[in-house]
Amino acid sequence: MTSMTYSLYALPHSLYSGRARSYLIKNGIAYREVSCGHESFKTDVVPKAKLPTIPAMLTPDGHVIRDGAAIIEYFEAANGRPCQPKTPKQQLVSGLFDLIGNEGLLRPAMHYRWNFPEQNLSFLHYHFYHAQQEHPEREAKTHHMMDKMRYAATMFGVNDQSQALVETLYMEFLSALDKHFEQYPYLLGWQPSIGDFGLLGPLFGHLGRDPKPLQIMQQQAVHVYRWVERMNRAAQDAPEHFPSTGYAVPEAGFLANDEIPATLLAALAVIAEDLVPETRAAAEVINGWLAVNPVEAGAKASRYLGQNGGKAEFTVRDQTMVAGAQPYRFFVLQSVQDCYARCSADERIGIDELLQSCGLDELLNIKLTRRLGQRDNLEVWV
Ligand SMILES: N[C@@H](CCC(=O)N[C@@H](CS)C(=O)NCC(=O)O)C(=O)O
Repeated sequence: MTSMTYSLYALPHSLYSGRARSYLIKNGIAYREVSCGHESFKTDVVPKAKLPTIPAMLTPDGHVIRDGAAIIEYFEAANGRPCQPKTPKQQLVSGLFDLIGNEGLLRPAMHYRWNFPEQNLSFLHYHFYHAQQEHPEREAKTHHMMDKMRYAATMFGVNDQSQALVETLYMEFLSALDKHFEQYPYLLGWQPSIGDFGLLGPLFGHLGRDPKPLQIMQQQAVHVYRWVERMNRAAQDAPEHFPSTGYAVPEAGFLANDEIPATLLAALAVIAEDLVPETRAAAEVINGWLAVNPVEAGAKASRYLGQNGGKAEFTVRDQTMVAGAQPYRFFVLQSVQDCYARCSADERIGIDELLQSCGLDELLNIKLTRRLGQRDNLEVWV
């Protein structure tokens, strides 16, 4: 199937699709959305994408870009990086929110999707069923896919013991973020950054759309809900942030003077509570695996490390959690660390102070013994 515009292979309820879709909308990039249940996903996309994940983009000249980060990077590189803040603290904080969206909110995203069947099940069934073509096994396959994703929730550390803590942490984060979006329409002021798109993944696809968490967001965090709406609209859509007199629309742009609002630091401080110990534990697991499984440069970095490896154990508020250690977390974190490495000594002092104030400073030093890259649509060990 060829098209004059970009084709985004995605699904409405897919966490990672929401990130790429919002980027295209906010940057005025014409595209059409195609279900990954469409025959062309198998014939035109997957052979070049290498893995059957969404989002995947088919360009008008027939190239396929798999992975939300790679899709965004394709347009950022071509257009002078419109969504990358230019100043050091803001660039780093934008990268941190990208990490939080891609990895740091998977537990609440999966918990609030799969552990409230009374509220969510028929909604989810509709979406999983309609992600496929008509075929005799359609219903059975729908159940198989849903069971697989329900199981994935446990892989990320959601179980009977951890559910209460997952909820507490999410509600604290939501409340802190709500105070931020009461003040500003986006994370860093008046335009969305890379971090906004990353964060939107879980906060739209699951937490701002499935019936149970949507109700929580609408009732308890209306400003976050409005940001989710705004992120899916081409226009600025921030009437509540207009000045109280006159009709002037605020200038688009990031906040002046590399400002990071205190409201954002409060939200980061909540996230730090599980992001840091989980990242530390995951790095230990993956580095241990790398020590006994030498990988050649260019070898594919699998999503999980295999049957025996890959479980990170860490403590949050005196409670032990266990979650799969995924190399992708470090692919995203690496960009944050690279941003820090590019800064001058003075700039680093400012960033150190900022990250210490919200308990995230250790993230700059947690590294894998091997770097990760993306080559030919796969994450690889460099
Ligand atoms: N790192 C990828 C992750 C994509 C991903 O895991 N997408 C999910 C849907 S939200 C998927 O395709 N899952 C199916 C699978 O893993 O086979 C990205 O950011 O695009």
